[in-house]
Amino acid sequence: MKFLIFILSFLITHAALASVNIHPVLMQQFQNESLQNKYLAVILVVKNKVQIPQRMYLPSERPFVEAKLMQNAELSQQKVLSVINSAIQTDSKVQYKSLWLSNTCALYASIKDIKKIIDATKSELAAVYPNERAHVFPVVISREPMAEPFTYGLNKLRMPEVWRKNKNLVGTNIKVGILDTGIDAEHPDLTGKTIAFKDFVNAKPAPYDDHSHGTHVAGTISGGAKSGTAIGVAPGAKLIVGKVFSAQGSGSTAKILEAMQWISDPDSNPQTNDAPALVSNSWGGGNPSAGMDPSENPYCRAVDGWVKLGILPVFAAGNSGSGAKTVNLPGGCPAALTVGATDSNDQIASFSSRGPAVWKTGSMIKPTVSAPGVAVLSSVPGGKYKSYSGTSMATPHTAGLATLVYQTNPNINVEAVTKLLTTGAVDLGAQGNDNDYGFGRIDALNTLKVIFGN
Ligand SMILES: [Ca+2]
Ligand SMILES: [Ca+2]
Repeated sequence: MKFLIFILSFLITHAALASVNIHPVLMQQFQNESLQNKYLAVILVVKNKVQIPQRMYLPSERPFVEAKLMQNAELSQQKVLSVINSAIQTDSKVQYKSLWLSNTCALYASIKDIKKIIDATKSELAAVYPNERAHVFPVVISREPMAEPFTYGLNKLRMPEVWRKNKNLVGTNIKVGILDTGIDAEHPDLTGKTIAFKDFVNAKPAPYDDHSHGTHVAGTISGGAKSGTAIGVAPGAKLIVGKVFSAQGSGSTAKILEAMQWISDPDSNPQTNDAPALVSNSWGGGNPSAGMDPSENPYCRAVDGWVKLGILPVFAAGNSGSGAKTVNLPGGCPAALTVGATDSNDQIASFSSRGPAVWKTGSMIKPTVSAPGVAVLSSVPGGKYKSYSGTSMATPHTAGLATLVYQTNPNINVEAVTKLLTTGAVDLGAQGNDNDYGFGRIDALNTLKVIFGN
C-alpha cells in the first residue's frame, strides 16, 4: 500500500513537472514521502494573460500601466485562487497572498495540498519557487575616517564641483524608495525626510531601524552635513521606506515581493501617482542559473514590473566576489541597474560580486556600474556615524545620483536614466563594459555635463 501511495505521489509530481518549472529545492521536498503533511510556503509564478506592450514607459503613464498589471494578475490568477479557496474549505490553515506586481501568489499549505493545487492549476502556472530567505548584504565596519567636509564617496562623484555649479541640485522633493532594515528617521542628518514608512516585520507604525544597515544606506542617499561632513548625494530627497529585513537582516521572498509591490503604490490607489522615482536595494539572495528563465523568476518579475511602472530598480551586486558569476539576485535580473563596489583608489573591492549573469535566455554583463563602497562614512541609529564596506554602500551612491537626474527631468524613462549614468561613468579595468566594474565608476559631474552640455 505504501508503495502504491509513493507511486501515486510520484506520478502527480511528475505530471505537474511536465508543464510547470518546479524549483529543485521544492522538488526534493515534494518527493519525500515523510514530508507530505509538512506545512510550507511557496511562490506560485502564474502565466501572464494580459500582454503589456514591451516599451519604456514614462512615470506619468504609471496609472495606466498599474491598472494593466492588476488586470493581468486578476485574469491570470482567477483559476488558481478558486482552487486555493476550495482547499481552504477543507483545511482552514491554508493561507495565500495574491500579488499583482509580480503576478505571483504566495501559498501556505501542507505539501500534499500544494501538490494537489499545482496539479489542478498546472495550465495556469509558469513556475513554483520556495519561500527562501534573502538578506541585506553584510557590511564590514571600518576605522573612522578623519573628519572632512565631504566623504570620499562624494568626492569621487565630484559632488563638491556639482554643488559649486548648482547648489540647488540636491534631489529636491524627488521620492526615493528604500527596502531595508528600516530607518532612524530622527537622525540629525535624516530628520524630516521620511514621508512614508511600512513595517513588514513587526507591523510597527512609526519608523525605526533595529539593525543599522537601512539608516546607513539612507544617509548616503539623502543625509545632510550636520556632523560637519556631507554624507548624502541627494540631501533634498524624500524617502519612502519599507522595513522588510529583521534585526538580523533577513526577510522571506513572500514578504519581500509584498514590500516591492507596496512601494510601487504606497497608498494602494492606482489613480494617485505616489510611487518613488526609484528604489534603492542593498540586499539579495541566490544567483541566476543557466537552467532558469528570468521571466519566470519571482524577483525578476517584480523588477520588470517596476521598470514598466517607470520606477528605476537600483540593486547591489552582492558581496560574494571576486569569482566570476557571483552576482546575486535580484541584482542578476536582466532589468536591474546593478552596482559593484570600488575603493578610494578606484579599485574594485575583492568582495564585490562579478558577472556575467547567466540565464537560460542568455548571458549578460553585470554589474551595470560601480560606485564607492569601501569604508563609506554614513549615518547609523542614535545620531551616530560609522564607516561600512559593501556593495550595500555603493548602491545608495548610485541611487543618489539617479535622484539628481530625476530632479533635472522627473518624467524620464528607466532606460534614459541608466544611459545617463553609464555614459558619465569613468571606465575602469578592462576596456569598456566589463564584469568587474560594468560601464565604470559613476561620476555625477560627467553625468550632469551630458544633461546640461557644459
Ligand atoms: Ca497611488
Ligand atoms: Ca571597463
